[in-house]
Amino acid sequence: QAQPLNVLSIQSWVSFGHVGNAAAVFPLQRLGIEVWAINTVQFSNHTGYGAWTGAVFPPEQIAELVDGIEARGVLPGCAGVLSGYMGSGGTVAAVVEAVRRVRAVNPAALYCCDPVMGDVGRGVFVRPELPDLIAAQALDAADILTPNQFELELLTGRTVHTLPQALAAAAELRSRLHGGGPRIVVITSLVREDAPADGIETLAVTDDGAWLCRTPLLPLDPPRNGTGDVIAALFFGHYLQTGDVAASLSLSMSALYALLKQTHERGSREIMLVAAQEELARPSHIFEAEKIA
Ligand code: PXL
Repeated sequence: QAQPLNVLSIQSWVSFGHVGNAAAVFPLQRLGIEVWAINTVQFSNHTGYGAWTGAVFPPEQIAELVDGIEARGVLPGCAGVLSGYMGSGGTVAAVVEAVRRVRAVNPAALYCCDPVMGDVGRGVFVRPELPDLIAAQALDAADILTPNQFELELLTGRTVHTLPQALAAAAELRSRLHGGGPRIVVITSLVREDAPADGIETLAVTDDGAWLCRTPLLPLDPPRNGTGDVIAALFFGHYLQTGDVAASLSLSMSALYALLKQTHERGSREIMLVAAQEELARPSHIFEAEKIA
């Protein structure tokens, strides 16, 4: 029996509901992955409600927790680092330093950066200093980047309404990833003019080409927070386990569709991660990823 993979996940924590680590840890665990979670903030609930309580943790705590993990002697067993919602500007450098420390003891470790900045309709929802710091510091260290369409446009300064525009923007971002690993860009929640309006897509671009996975568009209003966090966690988990981009994309998006379908049917404001847990690991309907380039 092989040892489970270990992933260091540095994201927000919420007491109620599911975003950040509260959206990423459980799906990774359902894939059989051990998660070492470091929380960048601890809030009562996600910021989409407009009000919350709790605190942003000082960025120094990230290094302190990595110190403690390292002292257990387990750090070389870390297969990857996943980052998401950062609390403050200082968090970015602290995450990059954590990645550097993991790579120092395991050069094969991959860094998946979910550049959490905002979303279509909501605009930027993180502290205003974060987008430039993520663009300047985190991208450079990353192997895998998982922007949504809004973050893709913000990071590249391009408007993206068509597939050729999405591919060009992804190519630009890929040239900015210098983690030393696979240079994968996964664009989530892609809605474009040159595709039927009844679907939503995720596009994965690598050295070996591009894959598109299309799922039916569910009328979720407002869009559910934490969706991108689940996609990044599932994609990264599957990719660490298989190294297969097409399979990772297909399995992640199939699980996500099932999760959002249950969320929609039950009318829940929060993604129904626990109720949909079987679907996270073994989605009942598979949406294939199509090779497009
Ligand atoms: O899903 C991104 C996210 C993560 N963490 C926190 C959030 C949000 C989006 O609203 O509020 C705390």
